[in-house]
Order: sequence, then C-alpha cells, then structure tokens
Amino acid sequence: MARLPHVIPSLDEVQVDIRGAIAIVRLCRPKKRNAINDGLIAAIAQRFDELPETVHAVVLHGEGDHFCAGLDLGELKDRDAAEGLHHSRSWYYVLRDIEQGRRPVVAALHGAVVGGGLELATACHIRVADDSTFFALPEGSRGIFVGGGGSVRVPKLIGAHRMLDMMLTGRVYKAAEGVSIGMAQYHVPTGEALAKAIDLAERIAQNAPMTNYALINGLPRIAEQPADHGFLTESLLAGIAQAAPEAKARVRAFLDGTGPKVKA
Ligand code: 1HE
Repeated sequence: MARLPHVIPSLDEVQVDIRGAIAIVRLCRPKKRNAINDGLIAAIAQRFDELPETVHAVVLHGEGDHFCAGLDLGELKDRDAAEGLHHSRSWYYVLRDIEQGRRPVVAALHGAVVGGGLELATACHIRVADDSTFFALPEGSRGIFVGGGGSVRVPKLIGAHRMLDMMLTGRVYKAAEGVSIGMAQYHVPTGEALAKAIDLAERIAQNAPMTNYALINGLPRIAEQPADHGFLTESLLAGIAQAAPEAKARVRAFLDGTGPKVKA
C-alpha cells in the first residue's frame, strides 16, 4: 500500500509559506498538540509533494506549545493487526519521501517531540531544538511499539541502547542532554528554533541543488554500504556533482578571487 489512498488529507492542518528558495511547512493542529492522524500524515505527504522546484530547502515546525505529540492515539484503538501493519507502512512512505526527497529539511523543535513526532523529526536532515524541547518514546509504556521508522532512524542518532532505555523506562531527554547525545545538531534558547532553522535553510538553499541531493540521498546510503561499495558510490556522486555547470561556475569564482573563502 502506498501511503493512505482512501484518506482525505487535512490540508488546513498543514500550512506552507514559500519564502524565495525556502518553504516553511507548519503542522497546525495545536489543540491536539499536532498529534498525527491519517488526515494529517496524508496532508504532510501532499504538501511536500506539491513544493515547487524553486524550493531548495524546507523548514518543518509545529504551531502551539509543542512540535508534535506523535501518533493520534484516538485512531489506534480501531485498528486490527493487518490494518496496523499497513498503517505503519504508510508512515514509512511519507517519511521516506521527506528523508530521500529533492531537498534538505530542517526541523525546528520545541516542546514535545515524542513518539511519532520524534520519528517525523528524525526523518529530517537537521534538527534545531529550543530549550523547551523534550524527547520521549512513550510507546513502551502504552503497550505499543514505534511504527513510523523510529527503530531504524533513532538508533542511528543516539544508539540502540539509549533508545531501549527510553522505551523500557519512559526516560525523557530534555533539550540540553538530548542534543548532547545526538538528537539534534543545534540547541537554542526557548522560542528561537524557528528563526535559527530558517537561517540554516536559507544557507542550505544557496548550495548547488545537486550537491544537496547527493548529500541527503548519498551519505546515509554510503554509511550502510561496505567500504568498497561506499567508495564507488561516492566517486559516482562526486563525478555527477562536479560536472554540473553550477559547480564549474562556483569553482571558477573561487579561482578568480570572487568566490567566498572558508572563514574560521
Ligand atoms: C492527543 C495526543 C495524542 C495530545 N493522540 N490526542 N505519544 C504520546 O503518548 C503523547 C501523548 N501526549 C502527551 O503526553 C501530552 O499531550 C503532551 C506532553 C504532548 C502535551 O501535554 P499538554 O498538557 O500540553 O496537553 P494535553 O492536555 O495532554 O493534550 C491536549 C489535547 O490533545 C487533549 O485532547 P482534549 O480533547 O482533551 O483537549 C489530548 O488528548 C490531545 N492529545 N497528544 C491523541 N498523541 C507511527 S507510530 C507512532 C507511535 C506514537 O506516536 S504513540 C503516541 C505517543
């Protein structure tokens, strides 16, 4: 099953603001702490699908006091095992299209980043956590399991045994400690995650699109390949990226003295 074919996307709950080369995608279900029901996950998919080609980086954030409370538990109680399996698979398609899409996605995190909310955040490429952020996987204590790719993506950031601890004991990581173990790359004061994420996205959008594509699609795969395969994949990506006219122009600009230098 691809995504959720019979679901009507709740498009009013996912707003998109295009600002030049970046898009700001906002989860707008604050009364339910941006908990993700079928309509919301389908709307996330559609909003990402519909981004114009002129968008070179995306910021994802949540309205209200929390980024995302995870799966809408109200829907869970109606599913049998087969429906649960297909539902879980449908999240994979949506999050995979974010993770392996055309452009990098920066998540601006605040408040609860829990359950499926953490799974959504870990499908993004950069995470900025403000000081109100807390990370948790309450599935363990609710008698369920992660189902949005968390068991694949979260251990890559923090290690399988930290995730085990979170699910077995209900451990909650506050922002500073969460960032220190790798949940996010940036930690900013409360209320500043969105601005920082926008700054980063604007910087990312200036990169050559092919370099960004090679990074988000190549690096994670290379990390899973045997070294010899990884070297070949890297060399193919390097060849494709450097052949682009934009790459030639950027390198020439540096050699002419007009391109930017690396600053300490
Ligand atoms: C929800 C949900 C939800 C809030 N599903 N309705 N996720 C969880 O187990 C997280 C559950 N939520 C919480 O622990 C808390 O709501 C929060 C810490 C996120 C926020 O607390 P707070 O005090 O700001 O809000 P609240 O009063 O708990 O919630 C406000 C409303 O949102 C309330 O509904 P109301 O009709 O009574 O106003 C809550 O019921 C509702 N709400 N979170 C449904 N998650 C792909 S598999 C992924 C597996 C999972 O993600 S499991 C879910 C894990």
